[in-house]
Amino acid sequence: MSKVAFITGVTGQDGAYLSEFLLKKGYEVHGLKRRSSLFNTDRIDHMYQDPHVDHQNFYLHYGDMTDSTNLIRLIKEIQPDEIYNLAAMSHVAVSFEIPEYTGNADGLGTLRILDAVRLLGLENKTRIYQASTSELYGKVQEVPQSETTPFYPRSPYAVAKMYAYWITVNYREAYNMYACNGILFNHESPIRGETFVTRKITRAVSRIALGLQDKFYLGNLDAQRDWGHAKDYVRMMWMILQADEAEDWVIATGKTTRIRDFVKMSFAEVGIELEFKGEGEEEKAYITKCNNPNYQLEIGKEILAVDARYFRPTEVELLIGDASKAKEKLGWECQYDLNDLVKDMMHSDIKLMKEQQYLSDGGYKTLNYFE
Ligand code: NDP
Ligand code: GDR
Repeated sequence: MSKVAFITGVTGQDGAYLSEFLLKKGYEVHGLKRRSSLFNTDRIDHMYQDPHVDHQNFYLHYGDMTDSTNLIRLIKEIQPDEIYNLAAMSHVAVSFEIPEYTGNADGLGTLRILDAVRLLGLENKTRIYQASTSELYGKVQEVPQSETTPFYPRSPYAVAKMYAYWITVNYREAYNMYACNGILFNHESPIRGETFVTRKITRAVSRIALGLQDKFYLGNLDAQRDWGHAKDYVRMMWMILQADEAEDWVIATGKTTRIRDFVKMSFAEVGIELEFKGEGEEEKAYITKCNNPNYQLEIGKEILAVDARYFRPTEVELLIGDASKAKEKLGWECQYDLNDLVKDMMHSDIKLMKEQQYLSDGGYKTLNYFE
């Protein structure tokens, strides 16, 4: 009998990679997706199975983290061996705009999952993975950050995730449930959401290289992040639920990089060199060299400026994780380093932008839907 997994947030970056991973392992995978006025299953369409044919092992169910009755009914029907709770309003800056909703979906949503399992008497059957985050560390208390570093959340998102972290620990201790927090540091990929900084950068660099865009704007260029590849990190989510004991785990690469350096690395990947001038809100970046004959770029051209609208009311300046525990007890290793990640993302975005350019040149694509 194959194991059954239920993934909330299946349409997101991690949900898509985790579904692929579990299907390859022979799992029957059930995903929670939200109703939306447009198709929102781009990342998982390649796994879609026609419900009219036999031997289906990938199922999608409508639902929402704010709807207890829906979650209870689905968990009752699915009877999962493993739940991966990945659904969340996951954008830190946006959480300042919609704090109450973020608390409801990210904080109380986790409680709804844990309590559904308890209410249905599945405590001894169902293992639960909670998508915790390095944002819990917030204001720097200690570096590198490990499972014992104190939390100091700096956004409504991080505060909601802190509730989710502790309610997971509490249900484990109070009801002897197998429930774990994976405290994952930032992880990116070619299917990273377009408004997170790495993907915003690789998309803009690709468009600038191809002559589709002149410049782009970012916020805090000094923040430092410990970036890994999402493919490595979803493997760890699964490993966490296969451990003998339910525990909490930091997953990170142990290296940190400034946003500014990620910009340089992305341009370097397509043979373009940059120089940054100015400070704070006045900082700008200019092209100093183009080593790639495919791209005709003007030397000295300004391609990046800082826009204060992307600053956050409270910022997390430095994240660098210590994943020693996961390395020693679970055998955690990353297959991708930051260079591989940048290469993977740039390769994919250049291809995507070339497709857009081709369609637009052929008159098949316009950016204005009302034309
Ligand atoms: P994404 O933003 O790519 O995906 C979030 C998913 O949650 C989407 O499927 C989204 O649906 C769904 N979702 C949002 N709100 C609700 C809701 N109210 N009800 C049901 N579904 C909802 O995030 P990632 O894949 O990057 O991250 C996965 C999880 O891991 C998140 O919880 C995130 O906070 C956490 N995390 C992520 C890290 C990272 O670096 N990526 C690091 C540490 C933690 P839709 O597609 O419809 O928007
Ligand atoms: P983060 O990721 O907040 O770490 O949360 P994000 O990529 O949004 O920001 C990283 C850093 O870059 C700075 N920054 C900008 N960020 C965005 N989005 N857009 C900009 O234009 C920009 N300019 C500079 C930010 O200020 C920040 O310092 C991600 C999410 O996936 C969370 O869900 C997850 O929990 C954490 O990673 C770990």
